Amino acid sequence: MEIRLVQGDITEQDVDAVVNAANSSLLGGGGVDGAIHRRGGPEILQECRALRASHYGAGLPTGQAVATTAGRLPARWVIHTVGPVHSAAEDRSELLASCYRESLRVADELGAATVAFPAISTGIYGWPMDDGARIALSTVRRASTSVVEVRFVLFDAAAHAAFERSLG
Ligand code: AR6
Repeated sequence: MEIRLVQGDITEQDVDAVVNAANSSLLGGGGVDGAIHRRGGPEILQECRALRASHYGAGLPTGQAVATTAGRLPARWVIHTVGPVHSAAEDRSELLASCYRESLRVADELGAATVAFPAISTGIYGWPMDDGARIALSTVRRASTSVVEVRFVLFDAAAHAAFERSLG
């Protein structure tokens, strides 16, 4: 598997699947989630509502992932995953790692060969960027998956630099 780091906007990526840093409601929010729904259009929200009704009445649990159409995005699918809120009192790293692993598992189910990830939990959910980058890269490197390209799409230069440092 090839790992690529790019600085940019995840909604512009020409990949099979883009991963959304969602919340368990699946009904949208700010950050990446807001950008994906804005740019992708109402079809994504419609499918998220249907998934809530059919499978996730109590919400999508933290660390899990589920796919919908990508609406008007260049991608074919959006894989929604729920990152953990960072906590100083409790180590939630395993939940963050699970987001990456589960998203790749869903990508394999879909037959997606190229997948774009944001730096999950490092915005509104408060995860320190260096640690978020370390967990993201080590988890993806160790994953057993048919995905051939994982592209980390980092919003700003600082995030890109943190991933570069972690990639080594
Ligand atoms: N493309 C790539 N990266 C982005 C983009 C973008 N368009 N926009 C922001 N980022 P966040 P979280 C970066 O807050 O921390 C939502 O309200 C951002 O700089 O999107 O997992 C959800 O509904 C940061 O580094 O996700 C949840 O309630 C990273 O993406 C909650 O936020 C993740 O930031 C999830 O919080």
